[in-house]
Amino acid sequence: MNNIGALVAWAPTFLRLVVGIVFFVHGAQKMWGWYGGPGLSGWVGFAATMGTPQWLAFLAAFAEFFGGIGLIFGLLTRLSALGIFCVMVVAVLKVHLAHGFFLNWFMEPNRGHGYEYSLTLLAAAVSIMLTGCGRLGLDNKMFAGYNKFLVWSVYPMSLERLGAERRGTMKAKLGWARVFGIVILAVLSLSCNKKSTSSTVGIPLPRNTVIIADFSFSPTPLNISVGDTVTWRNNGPSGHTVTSDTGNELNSALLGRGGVYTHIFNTAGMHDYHCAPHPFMRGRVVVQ
Ligand SMILES: [Cu+2]
Repeated sequence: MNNIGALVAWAPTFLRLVVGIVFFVHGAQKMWGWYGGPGLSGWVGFAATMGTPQWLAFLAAFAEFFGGIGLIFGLLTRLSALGIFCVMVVAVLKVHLAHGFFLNWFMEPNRGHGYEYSLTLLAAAVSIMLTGCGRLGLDNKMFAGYNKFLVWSVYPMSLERLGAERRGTMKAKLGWARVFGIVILAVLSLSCNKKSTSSTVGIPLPRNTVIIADFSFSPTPLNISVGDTVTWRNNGPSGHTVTSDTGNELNSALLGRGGVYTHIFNTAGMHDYHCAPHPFMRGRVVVQ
């Protein structure tokens, strides 16, 4: 390998280390509830509110957690990146596309994050699928032959082979044309998206209303007096409930977008509640 080739072989190493850490952390949130995450049951419940079947939600958590580990160690690198690629395609299309391009940088209420970050991770996954692990990867020692077998449909090009194919065989050119074609198609289809739709301007809200949006209750705690009525209104696209932590004073059905639940509090004290599909969503009503 010449000097430039030796240098280039380090490029995927940095990319996969950082991307691997990102996915390891989020996978661990979903699988084990680490780092303040929902855990597997919370995650599966959350995914179900978006119409994702249980096995697919489990597979996604698995792909993030083990894919992250795979990228960090450079172990089964392309397979790990492929799993992450699939997860991010779904994340862009099913979660973030509806919210436009930009992240919700200014924390506007009732607005989710656009797809710019997910798309960046998607590009990183594609890049790693193309290059393999680069330097300091276990694949170099343990799976020297596996790169030849694990062929992703776009193009099985690795850095080691780049030198050979640079001679300009027609096959290589067609391969790259396919890669660029898919990228351009993806960009085009993503740029045709709609703006975020949710808007509550002009809808008068009753006194003591708790808004459910972006997987949180707001305001919480809510301070009221005995005999007051509290209204919960779901402004987000996902289904949520209002469910007492203990007892069943608060026991709403699954509220879809625009869904409303009301309750009259006749006893003083603290009333803690959560969302049944997303137990990490917590709220409190303080009755005086
Ligand atoms: Cu919820």
